Order: sequence, then structure tokens, then C-alpha cells
Amino acid sequence: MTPQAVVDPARAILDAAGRLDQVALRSSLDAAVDQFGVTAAVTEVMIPALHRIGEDWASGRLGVMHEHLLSRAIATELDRRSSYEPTASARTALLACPPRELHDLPLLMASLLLQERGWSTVVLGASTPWPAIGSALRTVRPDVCILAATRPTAFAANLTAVGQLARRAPVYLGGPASTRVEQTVEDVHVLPLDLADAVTYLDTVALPAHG
Ligand code: B12
Repeated sequence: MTPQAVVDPARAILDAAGRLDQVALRSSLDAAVDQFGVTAAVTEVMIPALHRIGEDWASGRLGVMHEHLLSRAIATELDRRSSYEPTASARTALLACPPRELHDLPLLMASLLLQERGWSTVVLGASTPWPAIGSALRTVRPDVCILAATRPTAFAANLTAVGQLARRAPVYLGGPASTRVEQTVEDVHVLPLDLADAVTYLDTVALPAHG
């Protein structure tokens, strides 16, 4: 069954957030993953719910408290469904948001979808200083480094820093900020904008670095 085949689960989640009903919110999220699986729950339930709460937030129908409750519940659900146990044969991705970028939910989603495809992931999360990402790359030695950002200038104004990271591992840029990158930088790649497409693309093109 697809998420569309039943009462709109994104709507149910949004309604629960609107009532600040944390119990209903968390159990609806849990049920969506159980029922539809990780990928469909992320792409067809969680992302639409986030988009709609963004619209309701912008129009003033809902406030930051509703958005925070929903974001926290989604982050917890994504983390609960994740496994960070390294597997010897898996490709490894290190994921981070650049400095001042707080939108880290897409990072958690990309991590979980990659894990579904057998990858190991190391997630640094929101607003990570460039030197810290560089140090983590030296320590973890992943096959790829994935950076996610929404703020328009997050990558375009920092291509030197991004290029320095690419000396340690191929860098893949995701999220709305990646569409603002016009310059070519060696070993820096822009992912497809759709999250699920980006994960499929990575799974196809990113070869193990330490094979
Ligand atoms: C939740 C949220 C927050 C939370 C973030 C919580 C968290 N831990 O992530 C908090 C409250 C922190 C926040 C803060 C802000 N936010 Co905000 N936020 C949102 C909201 C409601 C959902 C974001 C989200 O996770 N969406 C789910 C993702 C997956 O969907 P998406 O962003 O559309 O991404 C698509 C693609 O770009 C791609 N993708 C995105 N990222 C990545 C990453 C990778 C690796 C890949 C492969 C793909 C990918 O996947 C999606 C399609 O499949 C959006 C509304 C919206 N439309 O999304 C606003 C939104 C993103 N926020 C916005 C704004 C303006 C802000 C603030 C500036 C508000 C303020 N005045 O303080 C701050 C900025 C903070 C900062 N410095 O980064 C604007 C952005 C406008 C813009 N173009 O810059 C939006 C669109 C709201 C709006 N309608 O105005 N926000």
C-alpha cells in the first residue's frame, strides 16, 4: 500500500503538531515508517509534512512551537530508525551542514536512506565549522563527504573551503543552496535536488575510495 492509499498521513501528522499532541504525532510518524517503509515514509510523509508546516508557519496559521515539535519528532524518528554500526564492506559517507546552517533534517534523511542501501554513515549535523569537517574527514576517511544546506549563500560564498574538503574526499552538495553553485571545483559535485534521486545517484556513482 502506498501512503496515498489511506487517509493522508502527512495531514494526520500536521494536525497532531497543530494540536501540540506529541503522543499522536510520534505514534503517527512511527506508524508511517512501519506501514510504508523508510524511503516512502521520508519522501511521501515526512517531507510533505515539513513543507506544509513551512507554509502554515509562513502564513501565520501555525507558529514556531508547532514547527519545533514536528522537527524534533521527525529527528527522533529518523535517529531511532538509524543504525550507526559500521559494516566492514560498506561504503561510508560523512554528512554535515556548513557553518550557520541549522536545517539538518535533510542530512538525517539522506543518512537513513543511504543506510537503507547498505552504506555506513557518520553524521556531524547542523552548523559544523569548516575546519571541524576537515578534521573529521581526516579521521573517518569516508568514501564521500555530503554537505547539506538551505541558506542560498552557504556553498556559493564558501567554495574555497568546500574545495579544501574535496582534497580529502569527493564532496557532494545537496539542498537548495547547491543550486546556487555556478563554478566548477575539482571533486565537488552537485547532487540532484530531489532527496531520493540524490541517494540513488550517490549509490550509483560513488565508488569505494579504499577498495
Ligand atoms: C524545519 C525548518 C526549520 C528548522 C530546522 C530544524 C532542523 N533541525 O532541520 C529551524 C527552526 C531551525 C529553521 C530555521 C530557519 N529557517 Co527554516 N524551515 C524549516 C522547514 C519548515 C522544513 C525544512 C525541512 O527539513 N524540509 C524538508 C526538506 C527535505 O525539504 P526541502 O528543504 O524542500 O529540500 C528538498 C531538496 O532541496 C532536497 N534536499 C534538501 N536538503 C538536502 C540535502 C541533501 C544531502 C540532499 C541529497 C537533498 C536535499 O530534498 C527536498 C526534496 O526532496 C522549511 C519549509 C520547507 N519548505 O521545507 C523552512 C525553511 C527552509 N526555512 C526558512 C527560513 C527562512 C529559516 C530561517 C532563516 C528563519 C529565521 N528567520 O530564523 C532560519 C534559518 C536558520 C539557519 N541559519 O539555517 C525558509 C528558507 C527560505 C530560503 N530560501 O532561504 C523555509 C523554506 C521556510 C519558508 N517558507 O520561508 N527552519
